[in-house]
Amino acid sequence: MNTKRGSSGRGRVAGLPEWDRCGVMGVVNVTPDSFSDGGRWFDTTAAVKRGLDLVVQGADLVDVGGESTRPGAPRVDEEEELRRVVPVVRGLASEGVTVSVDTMRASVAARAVAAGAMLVNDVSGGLADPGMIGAVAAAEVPFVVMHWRGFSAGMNSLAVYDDVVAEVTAELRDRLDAVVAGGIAPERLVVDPGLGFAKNADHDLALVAHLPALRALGFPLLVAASRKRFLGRVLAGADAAPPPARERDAATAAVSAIAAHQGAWAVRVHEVRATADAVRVARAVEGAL
Ligand code: PMM
Repeated sequence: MNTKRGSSGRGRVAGLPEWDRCGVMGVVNVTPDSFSDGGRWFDTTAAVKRGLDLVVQGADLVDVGGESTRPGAPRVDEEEELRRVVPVVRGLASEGVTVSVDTMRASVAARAVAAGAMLVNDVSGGLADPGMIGAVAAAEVPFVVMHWRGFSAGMNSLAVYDDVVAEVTAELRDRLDAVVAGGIAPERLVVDPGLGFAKNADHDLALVAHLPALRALGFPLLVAASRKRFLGRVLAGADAAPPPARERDAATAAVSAIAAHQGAWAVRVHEVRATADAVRVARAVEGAL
């Protein structure tokens, strides 16, 4: 399968703005318990303000989520997820922000799109809710297909691979086929390796090292390394304790530069400013080739 390539060679996603470089997706987690920023933007007004601040810092789009997917996290119930997410999506969309909704539930995706979301980011790639693919197809919005093997509560035990790059690529190819067969137009798809989801630090590093293999699937690529455990391990070295999530933003920006340089369509980050600089540097370097 192949989608039309944008002028930058990163692919373009029908229905979303096009940038002349790797895009920056800022994260607003409206949750009490996300591993990296849980509790900070739990109130609607604070969450909308955070999203607007991220745009000022250089975010091209803002991803709003109401369910923590940190390893071991329990699921949030549907009513609570709707209560968290929909007003924030509405508030940001009404200010002209390009909003994506991070959800595994079809009902939340549909309500968020009605409130103005332009992209559905489902970390399960449509596997968690059998209604998701039909809902996104009917809404005619773009869809992120992330590599996923199971819910957060048990995902660490699923981090078993002989060849992580080959297996993640093959599993994503199957999901992309299923999503297209379910009615979502190929030109609306984005693919994501799902760093940290049923993957250990070595798996994550191998995937970052081999992003061109994922690009070869023929879809725009989203990379979400921000503050994740593998960066904690890299920064800690062999024996030391990893630094807390909020001290991993410089390392996140380094991955953003690598991903941008390898042709990622966008990177998803909690702190936007350094990554906005990183993708601009990558763009300038490409321009000098
Ligand atoms: N990771 C998290 C949440 N949403 N969405 C996509 N597409 N890819 C990811 O890797 C991803 C995601 C978990 O991180 P967070 O809890 O810090 O937001």
